[in-house]
Amino acid sequence: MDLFNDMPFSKLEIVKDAYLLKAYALANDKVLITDLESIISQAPLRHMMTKMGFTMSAAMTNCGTLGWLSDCKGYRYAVKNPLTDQPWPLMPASFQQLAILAAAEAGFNDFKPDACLINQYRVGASMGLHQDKNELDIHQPVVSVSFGIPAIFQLGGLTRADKTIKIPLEHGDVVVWGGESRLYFHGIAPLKMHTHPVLGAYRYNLTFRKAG
Ligand code: MD3
Ligand code: FE
Repeated sequence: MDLFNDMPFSKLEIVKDAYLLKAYALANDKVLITDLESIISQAPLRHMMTKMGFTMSAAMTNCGTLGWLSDCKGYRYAVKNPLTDQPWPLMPASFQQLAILAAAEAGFNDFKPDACLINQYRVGASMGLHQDKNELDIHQPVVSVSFGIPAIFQLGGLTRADKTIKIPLEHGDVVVWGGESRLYFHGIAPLKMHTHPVLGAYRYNLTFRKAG
């Protein structure tokens, strides 16, 4: 049974090798949100510190074998949650299936994510321009899933100085980043006030990666 392709979605190549699957996660948003709430109850959201001593405005947690961490020692993946000294919650089947099917939709047929970072943004929160390069194999794509209130995603190029384009991301949107786009600078502009009927004034982003 294919749980994920029974509602309409559109596929748009935003830049080379980056595909926006508009509304791809809408068909299953109820189960995905229930599973998200269960993860947050096992591994509470927290504001991590950057190496430079700044507090990140998005609150974060993880599920899967590996979880992404930031602290005074820098960025890395770890098998245990430092707040509980326990392994991160298991990646729910609903999450795994969504990530695998979305990657395949963009042409990545053997994506096996072992890490899911969960970012929670309140109104005003943002994420500065950065590259994702803590993963061992940068030939594996990243799949990102947006829920809750909308955000403006900023997408640049391979250098920080490259011009950026703005892409609105809404509840249920999925983006698959592979090939050259995998190392593009990107960020999230400060969130404007909106209210989502289920999630309130928050945005959640799930990023699936093969980190180890
Ligand atoms: C482009 N998160 O956690 S998702 C991150 O909305 C991160 O929370 C943002 O950037 C968020 O690292 C953006 C979209 C995204 C995720 C990973 C990417 C875009 C990407 C990796 C490479 C290129
Ligand atoms: Fe990123």
